[in-house]
Amino acid sequence: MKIEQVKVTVFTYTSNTVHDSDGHQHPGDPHDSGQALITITDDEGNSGHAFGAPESLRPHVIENYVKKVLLGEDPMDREKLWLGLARWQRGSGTQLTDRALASVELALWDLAGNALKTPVWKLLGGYRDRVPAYGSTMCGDEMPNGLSTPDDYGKFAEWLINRGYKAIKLHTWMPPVSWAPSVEMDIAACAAVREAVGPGVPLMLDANHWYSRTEAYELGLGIQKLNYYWFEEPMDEHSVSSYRWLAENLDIPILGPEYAEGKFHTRAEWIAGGVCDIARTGVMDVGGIGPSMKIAHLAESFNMDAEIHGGGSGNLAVLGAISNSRWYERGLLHPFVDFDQPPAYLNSIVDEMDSDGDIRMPMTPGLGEDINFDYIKSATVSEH
Ligand code: XYH
Ligand code: MG
Repeated sequence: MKIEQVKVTVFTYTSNTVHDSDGHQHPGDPHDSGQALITITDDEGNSGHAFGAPESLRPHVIENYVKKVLLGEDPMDREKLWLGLARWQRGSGTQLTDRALASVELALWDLAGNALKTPVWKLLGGYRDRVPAYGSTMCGDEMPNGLSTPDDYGKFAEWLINRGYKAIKLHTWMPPVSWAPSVEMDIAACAAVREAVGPGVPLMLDANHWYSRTEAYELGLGIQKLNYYWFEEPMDEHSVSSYRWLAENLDIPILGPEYAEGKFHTRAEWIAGGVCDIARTGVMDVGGIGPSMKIAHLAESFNMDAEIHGGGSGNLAVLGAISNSRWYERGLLHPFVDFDQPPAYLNSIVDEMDSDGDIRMPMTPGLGEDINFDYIKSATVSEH
């Protein structure tokens, strides 16, 4: 087997979510948005696909780094190809991002699964064929009846439980919301949700990412009194000593890092260094499925859970193959957004939730994405 083609198709679709000036997602008016599909094809006719951001998979990155490493190589040599690409991250002056690396690596996994007629989660070493989901809310906003008050969060939490979710994570208010961040309002929202769902539902808080140590400590004390299950990203994750201090001073488990650079090297320091109580990885944060498996296995060696950041087929495959993660992060959710509605480029979403609140692993070969290729062809704006 030899890789013959690496192709990126950029296309448009209608999105009903927008990102605010700090990059947080919120409901928005329907508008054209761009998406990219990378396709890797070998000389035996096998191919693999993965989605990514058009800017991270732009021609400069594909031509100068990805094709140089992949073309002519065996697509099954994922570790060799991943390391070759990861080394280019330094050589490219960070032009080749972790997210671009992840999209390429996911497409290689999809190709392998398609060639072997096996779901990727089984190739990784199947552990379970379903995983419970938690509802992960969007960040707070100032939309009436949206997520603008503690009472809004309480009402939405009731809806999420009735929808079938077995746990809920709040993202609370962050700038550019005019009065955010606010420890007091974060605690009020968490209290309203606890009141709404009762004492037995696991609840988590993912707060403003730039609190000080004392603010994070005050907020952590507030939610541990409400018996919250984990406390996520309340401070800048580049300050390892701040997280070690917080984990030492609070009872509630501290989870992270989510976005800190450095892949499994950074997460090894957090896991081995007592910086977190629950580790975190996500395929788009650490360069793909392979690095995520390394992080999960290292955490397992320390009897630590590794909770997976974000949804999607790559994260779902990892969850199907590890024993030390309890939840699929389904979201981001909002009262004004129908998460179950697939975007035009998918015939169906990979993370449909059943009546038990579980996400079932795909039983089809590869990553299991149900791609609408006819739509993508009709909406293509460029290929490279
Ligand atoms: O909107 O800042 C945010 C959140 O951080 C979100 O982007 C992310 O999906 C997350 O934190 N999930 O846990
Ligand atoms: Mg988070």
